[in-house]
Amino acid sequence: MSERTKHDLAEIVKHFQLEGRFLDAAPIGSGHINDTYVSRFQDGPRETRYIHQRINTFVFKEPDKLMENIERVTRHARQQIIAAGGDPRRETLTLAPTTAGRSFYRTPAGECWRTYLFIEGARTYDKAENPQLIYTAGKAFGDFQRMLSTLPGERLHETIPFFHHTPRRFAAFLRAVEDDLHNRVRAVEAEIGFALQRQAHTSVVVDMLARGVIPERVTHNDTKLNNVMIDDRTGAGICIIDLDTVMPGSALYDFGDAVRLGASTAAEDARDLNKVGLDLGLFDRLTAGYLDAAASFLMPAEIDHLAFSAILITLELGMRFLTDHLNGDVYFRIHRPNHNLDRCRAQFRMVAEMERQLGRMNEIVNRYRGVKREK
Ligand code: ADP
Ligand code: GN1
Ligand code: MG
Repeated sequence: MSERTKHDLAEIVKHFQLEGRFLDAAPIGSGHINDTYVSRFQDGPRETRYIHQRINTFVFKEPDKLMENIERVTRHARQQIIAAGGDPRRETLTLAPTTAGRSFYRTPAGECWRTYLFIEGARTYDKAENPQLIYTAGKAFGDFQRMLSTLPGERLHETIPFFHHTPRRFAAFLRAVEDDLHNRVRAVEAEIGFALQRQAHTSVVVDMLARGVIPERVTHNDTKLNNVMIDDRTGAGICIIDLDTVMPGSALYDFGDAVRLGASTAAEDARDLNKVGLDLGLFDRLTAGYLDAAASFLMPAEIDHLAFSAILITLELGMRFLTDHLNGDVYFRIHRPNHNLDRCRAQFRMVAEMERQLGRMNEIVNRYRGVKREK
């Protein structure tokens, strides 16, 4: 079956409370985990669009809990947006309920689907197209963390336990090397050596969390540039999307992951490694945007480790891609042979580039850490 016809959306949409007549649906986005579609409905003279997502239940083992998190987070966001006079249908995700009044639909075969209102007049970007866009994205992620800091109620569910526990990611990588299920180890000795040399990095943030040097917060945990929707007209970062991994974590991983792609000179899977690097001008804009939103609530020890966190999360992701390559590409969707290996190599090159520029990155962080900001 081709990618476009993999799922029967005409059948799926019947199970949600949606206005109008279904016209068609097409895949959207470039994510590695879920399947995402945009549909069109004819509603009288109007055409309405929706987003439908199949939750990957190999990755997210407890979709009930995941959706409970998303309902809580979007409800809280909605209240804050309304209080600030904003438009909750554009500034946060809005779930469309199923015909049974639930947040997701489980097919007889066990697939889990959810539907969101489509945010019109905005789009996401896979690449850092200009410095202003990056400032905006940094600010949007910082604002999102601040919004989450007042989330009432119990601790959110951990939708993927130990998601950014880098030492456990390192241990999983060692297991994959040991198992060598697909006889791929010999061809990636250099990459394995690169990760082994950096084992000491892996525990820095989890140790600080464990010792209480930095606080656990509610964080997004997947702050790729293409998870912030930018308004076409104003250029503002209006809505943070892709909320599956919103859960307890460290602000550092969020900032670092935003840098990983937001300040990169190349795509995540670039094959020409000479093109891979950190653009310090973009790093400056991202840091300024993030700290404009977050300097008021971050602790000094967090700010001290912002630049390092970009290295750490990029190393973590490089190890995850390498682990999946060794395990036979069972986790991340791939589009070509050795795709996970290409992704790993690009991450590791980025790590090396950031290590070289760490001093400059820290200077930039220090430039913005103390600036007095309006609330
Ligand atoms: P993935 O986990 O696959 O990255 P996302 O939730 O990030 O899934 O969605 C993929 C893409 O679909 C986004 O980058 C964005 O372009 C688009 N998208 C997602 N949700 C919406 C929405 N509510 N309105 C408009 N576009 C959306
Ligand atoms: C996956 O597919 P997407 O964009 O939602 C992954 C992230 C990685 C990212 C790398 C649940 O996110 O952790 O950083 O790929 N999500 C999960 O591009 O593992
Ligand atoms: Mg996404």
